[in-house]
Amino acid sequence: MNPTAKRVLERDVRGVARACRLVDDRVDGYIEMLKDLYPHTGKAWVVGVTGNPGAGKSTLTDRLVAYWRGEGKRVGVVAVDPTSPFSGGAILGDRIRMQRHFEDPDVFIRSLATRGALGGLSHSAMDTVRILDAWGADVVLVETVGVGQDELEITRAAHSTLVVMAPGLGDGIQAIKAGILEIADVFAVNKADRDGADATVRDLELMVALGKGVAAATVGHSVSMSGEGAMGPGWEPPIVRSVATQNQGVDAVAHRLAEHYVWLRSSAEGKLRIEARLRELMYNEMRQALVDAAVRDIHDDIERAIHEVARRETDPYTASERLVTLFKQGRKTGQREP
Ligand SMILES: Nc1nc2c(ncn2[C@@H]2O[C@H](COP(=O)(O)OP(=O)(O)O)[C@@H](O)[C@H]2O)c(=O)[nH]1
Ligand SMILES: [Mg+2]
Repeated sequence: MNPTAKRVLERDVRGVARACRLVDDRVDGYIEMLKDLYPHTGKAWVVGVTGNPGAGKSTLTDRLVAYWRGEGKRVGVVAVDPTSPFSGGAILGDRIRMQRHFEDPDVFIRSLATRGALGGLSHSAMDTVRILDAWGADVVLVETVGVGQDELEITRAAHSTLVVMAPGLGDGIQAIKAGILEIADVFAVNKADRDGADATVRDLELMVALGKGVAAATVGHSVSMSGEGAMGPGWEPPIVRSVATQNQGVDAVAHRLAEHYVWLRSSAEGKLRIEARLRELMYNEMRQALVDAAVRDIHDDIERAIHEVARRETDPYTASERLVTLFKQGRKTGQREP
């Protein structure tokens, strides 16, 4: 067994920190470590926390950690903030905000600020979640700024996703992207102590109602008044008000999230979603593995193709098709054309 994997399974916190660094830097052998850990994963409940910068995600995450610690749960946190690539303000802020948990051996907090040279942020984040799962976390919170494709990908890998909104952050109905509704399992309208919280709640209620109509129309079956669709009862994201700084509404947020997880595991639709998430994970791994293998095997051909495309001698579509054919033929760079 990989020595770092062994330390993680022995619940050695410094071993966990080391495992996270191996994944971040993609140090040789990190895949072997993940292979050893995988059989010990699958127990953690992964909760995504996303929303605009400044909405209160870190403050709420900190409160949720305290709430679940109160239930005796072991908690992991993965804070992803690519908007501060120089590990500046936001990450430091998160550290300070969650500092009181740093002394607690049953809380592990990991900040990821930079995109690794290879594979990207979502890849590192999801591997880190798996490490914390193997370490024995009952809950892993993943805080991401809801902006880019990477962040959406991370959120889709969560079981339950909390979208944090706040009044006065341009979270108005126009600013609420359609994608947010698709990923939100629970909405927190945080900073409910501020003016405009009611308007934000109303906007969201309207969005959820509209979204339901759209979903019913696209799926092509009617959803009855009780919400019973062809696949059983659906999930309508509840909207909870919170004041994270004063620890108000935090228990309600935690309850709604827990209800969502129960639903996810018991309904037919929830099972489909779990399967879809696993499929996405597999596709990601395969994409990565295939690109890595191709870069290894036909590196020079890929480089040549890039230059040909740049000179407009060919187009990227034809070039990619040709490269895939070359790769499937098992050709290695340096070998002559047959
Ligand atoms: N008034 C008020 N301020 C809050 C609340 N929650 C967080 N804040 C403050 O909003 C700022 C941003 O919070 P933070 O948790 O870092 O937001 P994030 O960027 O979404 O992680 C901080 O100064 C918090 O103290 C709240 O419920 N009410
Ligand atoms: Mg934050």
